[in-house]
Amino acid sequence: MKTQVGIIGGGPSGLLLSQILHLQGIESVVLERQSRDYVLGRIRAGVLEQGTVEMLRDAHVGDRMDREGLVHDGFHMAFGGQIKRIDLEGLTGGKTVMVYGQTEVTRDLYDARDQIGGVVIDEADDVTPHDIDTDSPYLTFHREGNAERLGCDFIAACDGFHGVGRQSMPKDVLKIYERVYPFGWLGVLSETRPVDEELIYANHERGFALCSMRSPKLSRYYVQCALDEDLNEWSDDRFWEELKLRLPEDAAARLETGPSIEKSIAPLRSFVAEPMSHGRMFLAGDAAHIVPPTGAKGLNLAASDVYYLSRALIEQYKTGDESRLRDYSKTALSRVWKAERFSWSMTMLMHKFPDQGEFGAKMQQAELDYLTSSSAAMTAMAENYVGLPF
Ligand code: RFL
Ligand code: PHB
Repeated sequence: MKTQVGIIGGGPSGLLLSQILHLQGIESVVLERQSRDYVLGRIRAGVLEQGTVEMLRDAHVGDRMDREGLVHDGFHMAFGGQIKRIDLEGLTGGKTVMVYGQTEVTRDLYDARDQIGGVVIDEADDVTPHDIDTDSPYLTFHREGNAERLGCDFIAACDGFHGVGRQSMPKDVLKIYERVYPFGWLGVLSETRPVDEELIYANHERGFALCSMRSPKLSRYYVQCALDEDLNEWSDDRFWEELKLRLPEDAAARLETGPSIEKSIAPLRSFVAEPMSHGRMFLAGDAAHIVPPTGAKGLNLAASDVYYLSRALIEQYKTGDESRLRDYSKTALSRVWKAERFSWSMTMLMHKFPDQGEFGAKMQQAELDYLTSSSAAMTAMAENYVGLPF
């Protein structure tokens, strides 16, 4: 098989890249290790920045999002018995975010790829990039036990944190920056009415909590938990009790509880691999970087990588000018590090750290008090939350 761009990974990064390239007449093949049901069963991010929303519309995958997604023009921060609102729209001159699940984004992208004849090969095993620093790289893989080869001009590694793309870059060109946090998030999805119309991020002495949603009938809640927490010890009742303890009283009182339809634990990590390209292979999304979910940036950062990479590839194919491709890593990393900084600072501000002590807790309270009473500080928070420009 031959194509122009060989894409490893059929998550949001890989699918969006192939869709954008297709609309510009550039061919690609997506190789995904998992089955489609598995990919569509993953519950992950929920908040889309305005720039991501516009990219999805431009890629002709925005219709259902515009019908079913919830536009949010603010969110709440709860701490020390108070609850304060961050007016995203007012502080950013009209910008908002869209609450629409990553699961739905992925489904819309698969539907769009299928509709216009995009090639996505599911259950592709042992995908391996070869000759990435030559002019004719290729990918090998197994499909139903048969060995296959895909020749291409460029490889996009959109294969997530555990993917093969980053791992096949020479060790001596890669520099890894990493912080692992001493806690995780226990998340629950339930068919209950969200406790509030807007998201609530809570800093509490028992640990962080977040009230989010997927629709007016589907809630997504998280509580900070230990890294070695056993999911089996978290009955639904225990989860709801713990969440209530961490929320402001009136929110706890109106919290609608019910059976969970998904429950999982995610570790929190900050991670960046530099550079994001080598020869003719380019990393995008979680393949190159991870943020802790506190700032809701993971999926949005994947989208901005795809923005830069798709433009660079389009320019290369339309004009032969390779300068944007050469600069891709530098351009993407500049935005990546700013989102890393925001996600790290929100994580530090909102969670209970094992070694923070009483002084650390006081510092968090003072910072939250300042943040929610200074229009300068709130503006900086809002500007980052709706997403920095790309
Ligand atoms: P993905 O979504 O991980 O997709 C990568 C795809 O590549 C496939 N793959 C391979 N395919 C072929 N060959 C191989 N060797 C392969 N190795 C892997 C995988 O099966 C997969 O389909 O990366 P992508 O596209 O870059 O998208 C990034 C986002 O998924 C990610 O940033 C966010 O979901 C992060 N994240 C969250 N972000 C938020 O903004 N808010 C959240 O609440 C939030 N929750 C989460 C998350 C990530 C989680 N992970 C990674 C476990 C919760 C979890 C549990
Ligand atoms: C979610 O709805 O899953 C979600 C929302 C906001 C975050 C993280 C996760 O910061």
